[in-house]
Amino acid sequence: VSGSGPIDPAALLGETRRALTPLPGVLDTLLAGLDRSIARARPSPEEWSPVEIVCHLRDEEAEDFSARLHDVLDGRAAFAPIDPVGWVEQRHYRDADLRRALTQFRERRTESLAWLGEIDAAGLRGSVAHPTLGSLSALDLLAAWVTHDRLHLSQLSGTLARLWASRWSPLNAEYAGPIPYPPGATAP
Ligand code: NI
Repeated sequence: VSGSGPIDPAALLGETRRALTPLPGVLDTLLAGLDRSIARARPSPEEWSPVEIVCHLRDEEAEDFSARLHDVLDGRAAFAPIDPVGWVEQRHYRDADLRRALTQFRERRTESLAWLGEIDAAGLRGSVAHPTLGSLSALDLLAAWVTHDRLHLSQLSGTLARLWASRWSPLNAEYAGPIPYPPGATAP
């Protein structure tokens, strides 16, 4: 399924909008009724809890992907610096209310989709120099935006698997298959 030939910006834009649509609903469904103590539990001390992952998606939505795509489309020479990893502690993601974070993410995603629907695909060829990644184009950002959703959904699924298995220890949840993150490391 690897790509071949030139990228059609209009096709990428349309598929990106479709692919970005489901995540708020997926998260609402997956996390409905999640206990507050589980929402803030980390599968191991250096990893993110469910609520931290949702807050990350919420802030990345506006301050990374939307903002940087705007930067490219506006012809800026550089991206404003961001610190997504630092935000986790600076913004106290772990203490956030999960329902509220999900609502905020949904609102931002709705705004993103509306804006993406107004973009002229012909303007997506531009790029901005990134300090470590070389040149990032608007097309790169669209491709990465959807990929980012899916990587964090995978992370969240693994986190929920580990937290569930830890909660019901010593039952043999490993019967399911290998579970991400080492057992016994869950930080409540
Ligand atoms: Ni991320």
